[in-house]
Amino acid sequence: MFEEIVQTGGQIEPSDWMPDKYRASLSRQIAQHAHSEIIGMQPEGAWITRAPSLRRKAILLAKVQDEAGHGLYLYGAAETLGTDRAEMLEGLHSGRHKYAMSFDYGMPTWGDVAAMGWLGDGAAIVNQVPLARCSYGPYARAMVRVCKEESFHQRQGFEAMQALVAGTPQQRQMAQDALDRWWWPALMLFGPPDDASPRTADSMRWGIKRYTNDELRQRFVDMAAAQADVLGLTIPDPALRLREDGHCDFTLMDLEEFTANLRGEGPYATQRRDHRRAAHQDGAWVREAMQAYDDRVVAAREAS
Ligand code: FAQ
Repeated sequence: MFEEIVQTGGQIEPSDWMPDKYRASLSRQIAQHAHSEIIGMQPEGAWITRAPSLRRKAILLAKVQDEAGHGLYLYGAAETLGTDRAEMLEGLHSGRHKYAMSFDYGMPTWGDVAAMGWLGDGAAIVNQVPLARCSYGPYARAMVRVCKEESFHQRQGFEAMQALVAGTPQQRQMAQDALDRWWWPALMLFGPPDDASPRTADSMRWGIKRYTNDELRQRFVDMAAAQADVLGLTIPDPALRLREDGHCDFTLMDLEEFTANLRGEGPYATQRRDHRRAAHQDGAWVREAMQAYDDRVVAAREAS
């Protein structure tokens, strides 16, 4: 029955029987996805106090808050598979769990915030829209809302890039430099190439992934290349060109760098996990206070 549901494009719900491997692979992917959302808040959050105008600050605040919300929907979806949230957070804090390596790069200028919105969120949408049709109901439903919000994020990033390219020569250069820095991390968001992706075959068979890593990366490059033309910016890949069939030839990210990042050796990897662990410790009193309140409410209810 499981195979039939999955192969006919139906959805599995938490109470349905599912193979252990399906449950384990989904828990892994959803937890990593949730971690990526909350770690992604760090490089952008650092710019909230330095946004160039009140309007940009309000937009960035809303975006970073949305990413926290995405983390919450996703941790909630993973919990329906029987994974404990504290255990997932321990996986993140200890380094046992991965998160998207693109957030292990720095954001030295405001241009990086714009480029991250345009390219990082743009890549996230291309990757996540098919996940809204994935075979696990709670994950698919979480993705519907996430994608709506990511779409706003991508547009605000593109609009911030447009403002920079229409500005002074220095601002235009800032936009180009940020594109140069973020192009390769954006390609990394799609994962390893298909011939080096151990998880893809099972995930496709089970309807978790609807497209392979390379198919989605191609889709993203085709879209981003056209948008870079509108901005009048140059993608830092001399091999990038539009073919007659409407798709682009392009160079893959450096696989040695990708593999080093997978091992947790990205430029800001240590800082990101340290910061996350410290935030969790600093927030302990909030969790304790909420628990104490909860215990009192339950006790009062029982007494009455
Ligand atoms: N970084 O066999 P595959 C966002 C790992 S959210 C780190 O291809 P799979 C929002 C992979 O986990 C961005 N690790 O695996 C935002 C696996 O490790 P494992 C996150 C990576 O699962 C925007 C191993 O390599 N999005 O951006 C990466 O079939 C702006 C083998 O790889 C999602 O998580 C990587 N880039 O395909 C927030 C989407 N790539 O567990 C703030 C959902 C691969 O075997 C600001 N996830 N690995 O030890 C997916 O679609 C898939 O999990 C892939 C990887 C495509 C990421």
